[in-house]
Amino acid sequence: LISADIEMLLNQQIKKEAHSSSIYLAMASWCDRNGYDNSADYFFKQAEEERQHQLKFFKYVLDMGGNAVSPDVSNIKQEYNSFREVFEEALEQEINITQSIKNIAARCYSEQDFVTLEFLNWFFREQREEEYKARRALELFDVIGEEGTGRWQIDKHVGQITYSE
Ligand code: OFO
Repeated sequence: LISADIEMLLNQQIKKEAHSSSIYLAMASWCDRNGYDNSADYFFKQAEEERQHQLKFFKYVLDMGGNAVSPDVSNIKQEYNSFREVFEEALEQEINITQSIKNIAARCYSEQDFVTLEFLNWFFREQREEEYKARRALELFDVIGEEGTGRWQIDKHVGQITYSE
C-alpha cells in the first residue's frame, strides 16, 4: 500500500512524464520540419521512452492499491527559435524530472516507504543516462560549431550518441 501523499506525488509524476513525452514529440516535429532528421528520430525515441515511464508509474500506483489518474496534457510549445534551443530545453527538462523524482524519494524516506524507494531506483539510473545524452547533444554545438555545415554535422552526431556505464 502507498500513502495518500505518495499517491498524489506519483500522480503528479505521471503527468510530468506524459508532458515530457508530448514535449519531445513537438521537438521531433520541429526538427523534422527544419531538416534535422536524425534529431527528429532521437526525439521520437525520447517521446516513446517517456510514454513508457508514464506507464511504469501508472501501473505501480495501481499495483499498490492506489488510484492512477490519466493526465491532461496542455500548453505544449510547438515552435523553437533555433536548433540549439531545442537541445537546451531538452536538457533542462531532464534535470527537472530528476529533481522531481528526488523529491518523491525524499518523501518516501521520511515515511519509510522503502518499497516505493526501491521502485524509484530504476528511474534514477535512467535519468543518469538521459541527462548524459542531453548534455552530450548540447556539447556538440560547441565542439563542432554551427557555422557552415556545422548544424548538419551536429544532427548527424546526435544520431550516434550512445551511453555505456
Ligand atoms: Fe527522462 O524523464 Fe522520464 O523519467
